[in-house]
Amino acid sequence: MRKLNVAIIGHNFMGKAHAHAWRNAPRFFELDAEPVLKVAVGRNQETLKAYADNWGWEETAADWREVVTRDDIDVVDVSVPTDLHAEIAVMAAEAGKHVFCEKPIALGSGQARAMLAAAQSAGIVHYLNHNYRRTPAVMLAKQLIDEGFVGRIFHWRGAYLQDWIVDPDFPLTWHLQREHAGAGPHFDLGSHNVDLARFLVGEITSVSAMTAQFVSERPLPGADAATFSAGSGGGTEAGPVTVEDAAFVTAQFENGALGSIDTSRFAPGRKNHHAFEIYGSDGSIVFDLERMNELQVYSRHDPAHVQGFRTVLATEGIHPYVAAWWPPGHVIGYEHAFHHAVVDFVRAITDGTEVRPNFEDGLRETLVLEAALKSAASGARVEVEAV
Ligand code: SOE
Repeated sequence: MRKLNVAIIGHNFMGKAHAHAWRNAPRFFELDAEPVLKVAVGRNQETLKAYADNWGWEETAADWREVVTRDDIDVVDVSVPTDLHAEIAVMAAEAGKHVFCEKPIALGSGQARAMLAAAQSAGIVHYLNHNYRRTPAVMLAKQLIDEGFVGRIFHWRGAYLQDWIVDPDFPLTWHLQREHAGAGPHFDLGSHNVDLARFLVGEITSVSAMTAQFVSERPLPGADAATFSAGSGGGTEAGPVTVEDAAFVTAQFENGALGSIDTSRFAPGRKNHHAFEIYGSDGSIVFDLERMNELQVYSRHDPAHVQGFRTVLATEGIHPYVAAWWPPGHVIGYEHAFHHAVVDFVRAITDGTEVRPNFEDGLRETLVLEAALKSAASGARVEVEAV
């Protein structure tokens, strides 16, 4: 069978989620090529070695520039902080490698445009990892919308709320610094929600927004600080938080729907509340990632005496991706959507099909997110720039 040699740049949270998927997706899904965990690249050689040994990467390396141009590499997996995405993805694309890139795509639309241009002129497969599109329940929502279950869509009510930095002593990780992250939860979490809004409802044409910052200074992180690691607080030195802590956006869609997207890391009790509600002329659909196997649906065409939301457990073999996993009711979890992304990405390479979201989607969502930041700064409603 054809082999696809993968080089992963980065080995923290997403490095694990991706390695898990590269290894195991072919065990559950039939693919025409076998991903090979060839080389893992990172700065800290000690933790990188432990990561590579644990997940079965054949080699480790310190310099991503040398690796992404190697003749024996087919796929570059970009799993590093956002500020490095553009440089790595552009160089990898120019070297003819297919690129699997974590979200948000880049620090801004300028970088996203450069990534898209490089990918298009090289003719490579480019994928932006909004993994939540590929949960069976979200795919079922898409199917229901396409089948007309909700009719004309009136509203998107989106939220992505977490609580991991409510403690003012949580360290100043890269996520809280504009030069590394581009923006705060508005990019990190809002990019996911805008992706689902575009996927399920359509293009957003104008936005108005407000942002807030609740903690302006935090302790500098210890050397091993990473997302969600409560014990990684730093010493006595502090530094400024240079991103927003929350962003609330209202959005006008091209098709006339009116939407809202709330993102925050200051919502105690909300661990990974990525949720949406869609309301239309014929019915409604509600999803919450913390109940990711379920979809709530309401149909105005149900008999009047039994009308109400019902819960569909999206674990039947007829639901997207499910047949490859377990019998009905044997629920799947967070990591499975990454497997589905790997499957669709590998098939795009072997079959010449298209995998979305790609860098064009990344550019479009960045233009929406940037318009919202402009609106928050000016207080005015802002049109989303054309691609
Ligand atoms: C941290 O906020 C984070 O890991 C995001 O970066 C992911 O994209 C999200 O899926 C979970 O939370």
